[in-house]
Amino acid sequence: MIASQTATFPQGAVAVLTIDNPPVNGIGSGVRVALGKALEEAIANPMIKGIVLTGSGSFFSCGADIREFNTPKSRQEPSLRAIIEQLENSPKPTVAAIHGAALGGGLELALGCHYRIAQAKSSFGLPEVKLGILPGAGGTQRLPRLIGIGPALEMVAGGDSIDASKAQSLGLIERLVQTDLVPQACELALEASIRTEGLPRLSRAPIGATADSKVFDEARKLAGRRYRGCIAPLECIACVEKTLTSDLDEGLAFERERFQFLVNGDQSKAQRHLFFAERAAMKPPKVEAKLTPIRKVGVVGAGTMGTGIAMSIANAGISVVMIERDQAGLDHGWEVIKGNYASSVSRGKLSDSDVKARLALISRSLDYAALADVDLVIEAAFEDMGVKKEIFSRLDAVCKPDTILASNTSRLDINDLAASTSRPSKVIGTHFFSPANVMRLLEVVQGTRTATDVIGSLFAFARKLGKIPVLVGVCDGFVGNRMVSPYTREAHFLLEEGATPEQVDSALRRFGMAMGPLQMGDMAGLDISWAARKRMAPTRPAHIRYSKVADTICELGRLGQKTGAGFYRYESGSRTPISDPAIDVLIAECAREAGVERREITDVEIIQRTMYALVNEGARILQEGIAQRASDIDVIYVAGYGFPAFRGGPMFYADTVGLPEVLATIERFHDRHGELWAPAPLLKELVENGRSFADL
Ligand code: 3H9
Repeated sequence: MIASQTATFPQGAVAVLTIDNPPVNGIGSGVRVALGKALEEAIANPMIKGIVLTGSGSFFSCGADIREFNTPKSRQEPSLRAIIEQLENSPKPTVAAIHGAALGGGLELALGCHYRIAQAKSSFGLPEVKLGILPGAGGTQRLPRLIGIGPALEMVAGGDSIDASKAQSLGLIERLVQTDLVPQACELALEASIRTEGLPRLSRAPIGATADSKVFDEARKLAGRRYRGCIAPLECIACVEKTLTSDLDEGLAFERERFQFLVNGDQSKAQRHLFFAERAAMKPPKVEAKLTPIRKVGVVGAGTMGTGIAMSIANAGISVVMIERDQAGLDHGWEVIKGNYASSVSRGKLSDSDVKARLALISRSLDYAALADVDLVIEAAFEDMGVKKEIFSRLDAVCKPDTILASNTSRLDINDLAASTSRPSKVIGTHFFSPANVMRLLEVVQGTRTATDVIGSLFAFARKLGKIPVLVGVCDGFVGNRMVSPYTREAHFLLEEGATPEQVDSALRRFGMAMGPLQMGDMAGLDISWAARKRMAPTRPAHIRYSKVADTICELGRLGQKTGAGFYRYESGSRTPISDPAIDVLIAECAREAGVERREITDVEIIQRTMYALVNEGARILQEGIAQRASDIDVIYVAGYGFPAFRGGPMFYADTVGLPEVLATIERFHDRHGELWAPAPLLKELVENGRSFADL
């Protein structure tokens, strides 16, 4: 785990200690034991003049081994803090030689060294806050002593990495090198070994200019916006603030106590669950056949989804041809794309030359013949099976035999679509989320005849686009939208039973949702789900409760933000929802017609009715094999539906509440509200066997 070598130079010998724990040189208990021992030996060896710490493979070190948190291994001596103290107190100069990335505990190790030298392409960060914890091995105390309060606060509480040139300008690293990282680090160690002044130890460094308390207030405000509902950023800020009033030992004690508090809490467990859940979801299936390299893509439809998809493909440096039925549609799409890029330039996100290069990758045509040489086509046309089948048969005729045909449908049957082509094994669903150039989630929908190499090719393509692909099966709405149906259904029932739209939305926002379901409906446009409800109407049994609230609102032409009114009203040009007494009257009228008795609704009931509706449907989806894992559902909800990361996703949340408790409440709802609340068999099975979704 630690390779220890002696590098000999005319001026003396240097111990080069290499962390070798692939894939990211995580600092688990094994690394700590081996590193502690290697350091002890190097310090004791009279031949050694200095010590260089480096990493093998692609990274210096990406931090503590997250899998060991809350296990006995995390308590195994020596602690990471003890190793850092050993490095810092070493009488011989210690130099961190950094390549790839120094993240979290990896950067904290480097801060324990007397000097830091890095390769030009390396990056530096303390991403712990994104895992619901804080840098717990001295990072919150040493970094401000090295680079000052402001920049340290940004790195600790924001969690984003910085590149090597920024690190150098902040004084985080002494030297930047292009080549010969380790030899140059050895040279630095030898130079330092003959200097007469003492070694620079951050534990003794005075804290820089005293920060104005406004810096901390601003940081708290920013954290409130970026990490709404999360406690870790506030703890990070408190630790950095502590450097102003405490010496290092006191500060470290405070940091350690706050780290323990966070690492044992539900929020961090949820965020760590998501870290691994995302990686599990993104693993493609094992494929024997060769994958199709996707070098050129066709997008059919230049509406909101089509333009967003075309942009996300061009953003990844891949050529894309956009097809529309008429020139006006094509021109409109092109203007939308240019407008979106122009706004990125004005916000400083892209340069003019970036935009020029991206626009050059997007060509436009009214002729399907332009798709003759593409490797993949993504159809993003009107959500109607007839329209889509016609497009697919044209694509089937014009595209190469091995071109993958994908549909961006959010609900329709991929198998039905595949059957309308001569290549069902090459047909797949790619459900992007709006805005497609921003949202990272991609539901990859596997039809019964979709070939595994087609799925593998799509996963590789999705990763190039920077998306999080999650494999799902065919059913109405796949995973995400199928679960949204019972969630919004309950929101509408709650309105009839006595809640107001703002009461439902604000309870769910306080729970942590980015937006409540009614505001979300207004934003997405109420006509889409209205059309789906009309499509499903013939199959809806008459005795099942049905709320007419949303349909009645749509019948008034109130289709959401785009028409200036929906569940709320909107002032011209504004997206801020305003309560509308006309809607309260409409809801009361619907309730009266449906014979629903109105009563006081509590926030607890709003959360339970909406969340457990998600969980119950999620359990059915799992049992039917539409989702591969409970954690995939969590990833879909957090990445695509604004579910709070600090609750880990709906299935993780249910485990946190406890499945017996969730089931008991669902059974109570079943007794009171009828068969829509029949508990999912899988949920009952798990409770009977004392298991949780995490055990599946
Ligand atoms: C910390 O340091 C706490 C200290 O302050 C205090 C302690 C007292 N641990 O992402 P990838 C796995 S907290 C365990 O696909 P990439 C990952 O699960 C830590 N495992 O690669 C995956 O496994 P698998 C602070 C880890 O190249 C494999 O490595 N550090 C860890 O796309 C490859 O990962 C962080 O938060 C870990 N720390 O991205 C950094 N890191 O193959 C977290 C990765 O079984 N890591 N794995 O699925 C990352 O952000 C990305 O992994 C990284 C590489 C950018 C490094």
